[in-house]
Amino acid sequence: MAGVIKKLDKETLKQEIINNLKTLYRKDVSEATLQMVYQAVAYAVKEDVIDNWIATQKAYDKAGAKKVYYLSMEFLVGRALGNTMLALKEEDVIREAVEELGFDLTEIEDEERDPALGNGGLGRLAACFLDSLSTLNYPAYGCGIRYHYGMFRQKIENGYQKEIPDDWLKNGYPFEIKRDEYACEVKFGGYVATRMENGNPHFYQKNYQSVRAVPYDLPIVGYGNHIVNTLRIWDAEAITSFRLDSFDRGDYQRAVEEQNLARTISEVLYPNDNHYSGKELRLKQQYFFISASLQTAIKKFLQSHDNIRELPNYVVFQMNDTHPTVAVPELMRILMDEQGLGWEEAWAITSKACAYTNHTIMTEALEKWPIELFSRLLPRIYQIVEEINRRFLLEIEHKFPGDQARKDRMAIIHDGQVRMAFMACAASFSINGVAKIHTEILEKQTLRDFYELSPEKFNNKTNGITQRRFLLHANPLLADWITERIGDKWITDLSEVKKLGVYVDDKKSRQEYMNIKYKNKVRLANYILEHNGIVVDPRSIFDVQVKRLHEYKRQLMNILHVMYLYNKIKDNPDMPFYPHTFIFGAKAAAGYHRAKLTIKLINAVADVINNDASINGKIKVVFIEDYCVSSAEIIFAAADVSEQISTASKEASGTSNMKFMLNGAPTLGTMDGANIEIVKEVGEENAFIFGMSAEEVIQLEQNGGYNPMHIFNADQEIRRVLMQLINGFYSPDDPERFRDIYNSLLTGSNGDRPDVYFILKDFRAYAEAHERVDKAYADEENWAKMCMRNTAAAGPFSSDRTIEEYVRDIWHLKKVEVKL
Ligand code: 8GP
Repeated sequence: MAGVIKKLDKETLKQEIINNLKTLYRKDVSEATLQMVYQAVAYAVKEDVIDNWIATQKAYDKAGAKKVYYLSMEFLVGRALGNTMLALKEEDVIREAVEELGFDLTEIEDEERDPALGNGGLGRLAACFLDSLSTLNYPAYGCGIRYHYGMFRQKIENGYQKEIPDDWLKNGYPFEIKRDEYACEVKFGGYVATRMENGNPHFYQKNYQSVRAVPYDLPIVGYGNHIVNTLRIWDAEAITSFRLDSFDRGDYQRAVEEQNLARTISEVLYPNDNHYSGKELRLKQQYFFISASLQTAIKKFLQSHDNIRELPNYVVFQMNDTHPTVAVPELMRILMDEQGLGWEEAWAITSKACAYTNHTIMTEALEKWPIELFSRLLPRIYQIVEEINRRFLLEIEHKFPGDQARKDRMAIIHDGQVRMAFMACAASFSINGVAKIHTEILEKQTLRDFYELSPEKFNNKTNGITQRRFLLHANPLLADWITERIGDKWITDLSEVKKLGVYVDDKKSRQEYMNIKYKNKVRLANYILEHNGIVVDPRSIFDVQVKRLHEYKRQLMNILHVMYLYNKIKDNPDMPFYPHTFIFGAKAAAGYHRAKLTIKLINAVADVINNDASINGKIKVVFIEDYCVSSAEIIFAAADVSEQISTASKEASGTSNMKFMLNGAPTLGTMDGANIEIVKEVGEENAFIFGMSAEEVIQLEQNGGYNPMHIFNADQEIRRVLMQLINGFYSPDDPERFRDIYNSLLTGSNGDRPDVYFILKDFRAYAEAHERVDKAYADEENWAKMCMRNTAAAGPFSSDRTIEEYVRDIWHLKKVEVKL
């Protein structure tokens, strides 16, 4: 790209690495461990980043540019070194330098711990968005929490998931910078006091506990454009240095409590995806990072502006799901209690500065905080929420006079609880879903009342993924092949990949393309051998489902189908069957028993099938331990088939579907989330679609009348598979082990109806879709075409496209150029 200066030359770089080893560890190259070399290289790269970082912030200040603050409890950023080297276009020179010092760059990269500050889709999306914002030259901050322990690491022991604390900071994280000078105070508890100021009541908190919020900044490096945005994650420290006087006053108890509060707040990420647990500490985490982020944002704004009323012209707060929704009353508090505005003015600003993205329609994910807890922890904030609610109900009354039922349905405070999604909707100027169908469901069902009140707020922003990480970095062979054919513009403009369409009909190109796929399968096979000790054949069909374990994502349907296939092969050993490797990767929330039992089932099935010599390796089942961003990169590149089989209407968007597509794996999936848009782009003939539609699912849920027992009774093969769950076939030592799964499908348990996610209902359609896959795969030439068409049609699923839409419709940012 024009204007990019290669700053690093090899000799200087080598010297820097050597110096870093000396100053960091008192070692020379011959004594250094791989971890030390990784750190030394990372610090050398960081030095380059810093120059760009400083230049970027100066350019933003000079331009007086509007910024987006992306508020999110989760940022699943993945490893930084590899991506940073690519973004700076310094990978080659660094590789050479490292090799000349006697090391292998891939091994060095493997020394980096994934900062796993997120659970799954929502956190990874936030990371893709930051990458795109930087690459597209938009001023942005990510605001989050510096969890000392990120997403747990998963060990599989005896087939069961075991959670191991993720001590990612143990060796130090070279890319972060502590910014003590921006520390601020966040207050919890106590009560609200009033005093008169200029004839008006002034509210303030008394007798509270404080925490000191300390920011750590992580650089988000744009691709080849010198832009470095900031991901600011907050850590909690005890405040004692602010208030040593409390010791003097003998207020020792409070000081100890504050120490404890500080110790716990940023300790650990809640490992729940699409599920809300209602823990007090979680609400503390939310207010902690929101208050710190907003205080800092306002302070920064006031450094270059006199009039706080101008705020929405320069700042927009995007709330990533409802977790950051306390931003609404916190902004009101700052504007009224600290800036002295009245309610109307403060509300006019707040409701022009806040926007909300919804990521799930699963009711169990909806955040509702008990009033008792909320008001005890955040007394002033709760007062403000009460007033927001009071005025909001008046607004509803005005538009729908006398409609009490509607007010009950929409009240922000209701039935002893604060409903966070409703507050987000009431206050935001924009409400968006993350795929077309998801936004439609929000408008027609989940948030229907809010849509009727303010339809103009609603808009769709279909998710996207960054091609820099999930193709350029994850699949270098394919990336190079693409660049050789269409140039490298696709790296920052993914719509370019449609130019690959012309190669679909070229036999030689198809061979090359499939050869790359094969090499990536060999890479994954080696990974599996190393990590799981299972030998898999890279010539078999790699059929992959990697995502969080959740009943609605239906990993259970997938493994039941594998059991079904195994029965078939056992009954008909000579039936034609092309070898398959069924690959799973999934973490289950630590307290989600059925999800954990499903992991055990997958491993139990794997045990039986993988060790049955009589089937000649026709089926292998692999559960990849500790699925995370860095293993994901290897997996997507190697997949033949992308399993996207959620119960229609439940998966808001999905994003792994896009990563598979880009890497040339056709989707085997339901018409759900972004699958629908994927199929529209690539054509139904280049995907394998099956099962109930969202409408059918919703109808059946509402009308009832589904009885899976009918299927069980009528379908012998399905019955046999289900019986194998309770006759010890896969658990001879404890035939009852999988009883809960069996019950969940046939009788229902814990008050749920049976087969909530319509697994049996969709099973036959799913099996039939698999048969279509096998048939298609057998036609090698046509299969290659399908794969290539998937890559070529992936253009719209770049997060660059998504971000441009957010900018155009919601954020209204302007691009800023940085010249060194
Ligand atoms: C996920 C959705 O399940 C997924 O379909 C979507 O692609 C992704 O968000 C990004 O939009 N939702 C969550 O991860 C989620 O709701 N997590 C919160 C409970 C932590």
